[in-house]
Amino acid sequence: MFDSSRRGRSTINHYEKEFMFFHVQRLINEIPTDEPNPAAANALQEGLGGQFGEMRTMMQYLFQSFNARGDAKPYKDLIQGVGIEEISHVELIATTINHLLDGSSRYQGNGNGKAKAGRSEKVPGAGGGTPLSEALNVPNIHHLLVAPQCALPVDAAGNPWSGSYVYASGNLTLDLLYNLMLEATGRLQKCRLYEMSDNKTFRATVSFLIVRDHAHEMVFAKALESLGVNWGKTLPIPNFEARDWPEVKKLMDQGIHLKQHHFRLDGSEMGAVFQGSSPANDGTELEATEEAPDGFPIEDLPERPEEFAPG
Ligand code: MN3
Repeated sequence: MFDSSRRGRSTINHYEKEFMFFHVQRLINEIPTDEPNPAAANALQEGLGGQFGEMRTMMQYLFQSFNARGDAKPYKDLIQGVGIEEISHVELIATTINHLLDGSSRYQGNGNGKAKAGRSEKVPGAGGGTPLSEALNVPNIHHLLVAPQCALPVDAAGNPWSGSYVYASGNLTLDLLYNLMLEATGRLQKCRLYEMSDNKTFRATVSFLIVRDHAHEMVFAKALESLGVNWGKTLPIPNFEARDWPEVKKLMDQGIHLKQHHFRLDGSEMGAVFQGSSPANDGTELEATEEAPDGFPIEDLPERPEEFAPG
């Protein structure tokens, strides 16, 4: 994601006292192409705007890091590093929902076959056609009615995301316990989502998030372990052979469940906590990485004349 040669100390020193975020126009994981699937898109809304979704993890960890007090800097850096990664998860899952919705109206710019002779075939609904009739069949009509075949900040039942989901008590042990519960529930729900569709677009993102939730369970479990907790054989939650799922196995074989990056240009002390044997007690070793992931290109969405977007 970042070229380390461009990440010299002089540039960093300029920002050292600031609190700000930088963005690279890349996705944290690849989204393969498959057929649109508005039902799978709606299921995935739970992972975006649900009580245990990516919007919640992003806001919870950012608020915990904004509100941190005292000198527990490695713990603050750890929570903040995960929080910044969560911004990219929100982007990944919203973009995946967009790909699963885009084109679900099946409108291919031909006036839905009802264009009168002499009228432009590019005019949506020409001649009284109904290029958006699919909206009456999808699980959440807002995906086509309120948004232009795109993601919404809601859960799979259409409930708006709520700031009251965010837990940031200021007590480090309590916050870490809650974060572990949040990651474990997120992973549980994504494992259920995996079993709902084999659409390649859907599966790639769900599998990546299962593996990163695994890593984040390790992050918060390791931090709690450093404060005195012994996990035994409890982790990860849910505890099953995730390598049985080929998309998940491919990511775990790359060690993506054991790495954590901080996404900070000015360095991080998270490695003081996130290192050594995994709290899963499976013989694996944790790694706090200095090099951010390279990321994957973000495809622009095409124009959708039947949604009058962008025009
Ligand atoms: Mn996440």
